[in-house]
Amino acid sequence: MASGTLYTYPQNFRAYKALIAAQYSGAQIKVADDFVFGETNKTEEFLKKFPLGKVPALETTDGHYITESNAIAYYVANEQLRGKTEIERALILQWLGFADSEILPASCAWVFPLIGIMPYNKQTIERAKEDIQKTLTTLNSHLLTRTYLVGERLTLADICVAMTLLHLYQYILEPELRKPYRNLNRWFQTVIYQPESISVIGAFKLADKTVEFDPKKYGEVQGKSSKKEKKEKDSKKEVKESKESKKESKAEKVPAAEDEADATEEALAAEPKKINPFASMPKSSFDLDDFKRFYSNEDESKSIPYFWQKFDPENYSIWLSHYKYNNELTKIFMSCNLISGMYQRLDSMRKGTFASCCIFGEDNNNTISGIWIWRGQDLVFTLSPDWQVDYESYSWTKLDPSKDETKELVKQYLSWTGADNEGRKFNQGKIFK
Ligand SMILES: N[C@@H](CCC(=O)N[C@@H](CS)C(=O)NCC(=O)O)C(=O)O
Repeated sequence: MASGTLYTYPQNFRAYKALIAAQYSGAQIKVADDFVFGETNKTEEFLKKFPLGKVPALETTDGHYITESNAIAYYVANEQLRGKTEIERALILQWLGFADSEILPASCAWVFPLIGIMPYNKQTIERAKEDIQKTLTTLNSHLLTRTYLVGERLTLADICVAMTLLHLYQYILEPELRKPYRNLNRWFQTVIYQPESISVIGAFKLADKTVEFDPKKYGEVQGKSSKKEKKEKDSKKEVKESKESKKESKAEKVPAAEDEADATEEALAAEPKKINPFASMPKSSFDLDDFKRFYSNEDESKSIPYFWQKFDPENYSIWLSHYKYNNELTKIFMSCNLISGMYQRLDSMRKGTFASCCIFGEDNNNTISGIWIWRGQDLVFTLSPDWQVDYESYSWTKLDPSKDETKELVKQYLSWTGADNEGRKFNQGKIFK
């Protein structure tokens, strides 16, 4: 199994490719903790191993040196990520090239001036916007009928393309700008909210608002840069080898990429602490966890009456959801992935929610609908920005718990039986609990 030391500065999207791939493959990759960007990579010792002095760079345990983030990600990946057939491997390479040639230059040209690390040039930015629009449209169309870029499981293509889109989603693509790319947004969030990604990049937050160019910020960054370079030179003379000086220069050095990392860190630090909206709701006599346990362990002939016996209509509500784009659904497994992806993205909602979503029909003729039970009386998704990826793709109807139709629907969806409105038979269901 691959193992080695990765040299990088923090929050480097290029290094993320390899670090996420390693999470999937189990490769033992250690990030060099004494690496100082702009310093370590300029030393003779580093340049002997990696002549261009660029990062990420990997020193393998058995003494090989690898540069280029895609090559490093490939080295630490497993067979699934690299592609299992000739055609898969070729298509993965195609997407890696697409990310580097079609997305990255335009993304940098748009993002970097806005976050103050490149001068602003209106013409360049307008051109970049057009290019990005084309590439995002291409990706969006490709993902209309696919869950992943290549094949039916996640590969290096997904990891590398998603990481190359990271800054766009972080700084530029506010809700209105990302609206035309529904399939792409869904795929992006599926990739970055996998546990393997979260353990590397943390809880990623999509842009609420496009960052605006601030001439002062650009001036400051440049000023800070030269001031700090001077300070660094001076301080190098004064405090050569102490551990403290190392820490200081790590914080002080401001090459472009590190500013970028700083900006991200500041943005994250400024983010308000997340509060689960259910936490402030009044207490209820209905113990949802108890019901979930009962439902998991008992037959529906027992758990459905149990539900109605315990349900508290004052503090909980019942909703029927219908997927709005059933005509776009193709393979059953893809509809299934759509539901699983949504459940994954709604993870923090589980505490106060139970749902059963069902697929009716067969390949190329199927629909998704579900019954949801959550705390409170209102549409729950608007209560947290974390819950808003998928809900607009569904229609939501609040059901009256006292009505017989509601009882019938709850029975149908909890017992995974019946058919949809057009008579397509139940195919499979997924429980959110
Ligand atoms: N194509 C390379 C690009 C690597 C790269 O440009 N790294 C930048 C930081 S993100 C770097 O190390 N620059 C240092 C330098 O140019 O001296 C890859 O994907 O790994």
